[in-house]
Amino acid sequence: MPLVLGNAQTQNPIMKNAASALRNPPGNLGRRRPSNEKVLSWIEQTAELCEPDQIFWCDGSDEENAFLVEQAVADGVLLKLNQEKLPGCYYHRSNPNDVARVEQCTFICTPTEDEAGPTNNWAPPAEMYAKLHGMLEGSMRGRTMFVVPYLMGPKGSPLSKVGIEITDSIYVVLNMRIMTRMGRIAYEHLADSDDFNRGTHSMLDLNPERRFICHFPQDNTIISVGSGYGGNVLLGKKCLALRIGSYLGRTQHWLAEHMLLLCVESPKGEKTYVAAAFPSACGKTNFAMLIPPPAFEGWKVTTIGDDIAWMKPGPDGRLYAINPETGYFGVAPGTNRKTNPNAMDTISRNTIYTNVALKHDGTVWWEGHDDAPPAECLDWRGNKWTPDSKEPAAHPNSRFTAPMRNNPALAEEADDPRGVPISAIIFGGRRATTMPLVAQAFNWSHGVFLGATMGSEMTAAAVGGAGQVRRDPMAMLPFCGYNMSMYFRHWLSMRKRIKHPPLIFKVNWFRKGADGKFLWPGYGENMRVLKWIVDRCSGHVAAEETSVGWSPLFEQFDTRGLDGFTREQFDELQKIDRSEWMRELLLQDELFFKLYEFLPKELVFQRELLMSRL
Ligand code: GTP
Ligand code: SPV
Ligand code: MN
Repeated sequence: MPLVLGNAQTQNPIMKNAASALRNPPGNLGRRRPSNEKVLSWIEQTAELCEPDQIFWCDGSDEENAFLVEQAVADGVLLKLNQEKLPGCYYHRSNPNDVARVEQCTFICTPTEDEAGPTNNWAPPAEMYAKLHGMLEGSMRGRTMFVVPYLMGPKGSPLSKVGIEITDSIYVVLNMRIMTRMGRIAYEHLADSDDFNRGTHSMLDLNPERRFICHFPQDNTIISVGSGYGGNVLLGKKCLALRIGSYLGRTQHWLAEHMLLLCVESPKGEKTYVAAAFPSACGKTNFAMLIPPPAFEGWKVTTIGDDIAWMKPGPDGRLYAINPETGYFGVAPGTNRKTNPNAMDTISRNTIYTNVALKHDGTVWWEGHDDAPPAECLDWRGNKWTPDSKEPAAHPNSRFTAPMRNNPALAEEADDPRGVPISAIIFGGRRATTMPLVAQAFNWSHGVFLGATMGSEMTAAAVGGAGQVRRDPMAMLPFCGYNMSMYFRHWLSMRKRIKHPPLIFKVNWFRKGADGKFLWPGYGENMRVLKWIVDRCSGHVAAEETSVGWSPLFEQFDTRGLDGFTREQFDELQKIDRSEWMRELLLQDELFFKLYEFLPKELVFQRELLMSRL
């Protein structure tokens, strides 16, 4: 593997992001245009604006992928990792100024400011279009413009949606191929319809001053400039599946949510489907791939999705959910054989690693990896790193992009166009204090209140403020494509449309003791909480009423095999501290105050009920 090391050391430590002019693609590659006239004319217009050297029409084939990977390696955008140890795996470093979502540069461009609401950045569409068009003018000169058609959701599902992303980043193309059903399948789904999302992405010069992620919900259009990283540029993910999706969901009576989807199977073979919303870097991927502890013999958890759920009432009156994605763009640090063996298997092949550390044998490492820190390696910036270095070797928001097909625990339902019927919805934040391990909402409105008032410590997934507690309603603060108050109204109104609504729960894996250590072991042990939730759905266990919701009885909370776990520890995890809750109410008030204008009265009422119970 000396080649890998040689490459990494001689090239610019900031890997190049832009593809240079493409080598001449063999055969028909890159030349297969769709027949849809609306697609063709939109591409033509965008090409006139951006002036690329050439247009590469992606078809999603294996042949195309092999060609583009080779090109990306030749351009220094990707580095080939040790193919014996990590077959099909590649490595990428983004520009150090471009390593996470940028919420301050993310805009919802609706005709009025009220439509975007007080939690979003807003700009008038005409003004923003003009500004962005100015930046896009000639932006792809000397570059290739890739046309990436993709389908969000299983083939043939009424919930699925088509997007087309224009991009000048070969890295984006290769990631989109893992994260979505990319290629001809999207054109087939679209046929000659005009109903597709128009996404335009150009990296420009990666100048943070010229970085804008803009959504035009009324036009089903996204324009992203100045970034090459993650949720800023993989437009199917946060931009389409959540921001535009939530906007469409409101008028079309469905929900687009920042939720994982899993199936719990009991030893008797009964399946329960669960959706859970945790903010960015707060445990969705881990929970979706959970392996039950040994004491739970016969229990099985399978993954449907790890980040996004689209949910709509079905003909039988239950709420059905699909995962619109086909891959995981997951947080690397903290991922290891002990915490998440399924993820480790998933990322053992055909995976793109971004901003992790690079070892001399052409493999990768990050903080919290199973392997001991390497005596020496290259950090995420490409600089020499040793265990004495002060900075982490991997960026805290370093990620893997891996196909869901690799997941040993992938649910057979993951491709089902009908989706799965949801029995429980879980909301959960990262809170060192105040919030109990688990509580069940009294009813739908109370559940919406629990989700709406959620707070969480900020993480490295977004630029700025890590560690501070902020309100993150339903884990959607950065992703709701319209007025948050109207979004709450939508959630409340969905109750009337779902004859058999899921039960709603709230969890917190992150409560800490006086010693600063987590009170709950988390990860696979979260199965204990999940089992209680499943048992509540089937009516198998009782619960105790507290001021914040229904709480498990210690006797009915399964602690078999959790060595030395005492009732005192359980009580500490479930404790409702009045003075902490008084502070919590004030923080909740701040959000309600900000949203006051359109805030539904039901939530104000729920707040009053909570106060009187406390
Ligand atoms: P996004 O992809 O940003 O939406 O994140 P996510 O919600 O999928 O979070 P993920 O599962 O990747 O976990 C993020 C971080 O939280 C990782 O460093 C995990 O190791 C850590 N984590 C996940 N689950 C638990 C848990 O149950 N307990 C504790 N203490 N940490 C956890
Ligand atoms: C998140 O931040 O919630 C993510 C990563 O899942 S990104 O795709 O960058 O949004
Ligand atoms: Mn996410």
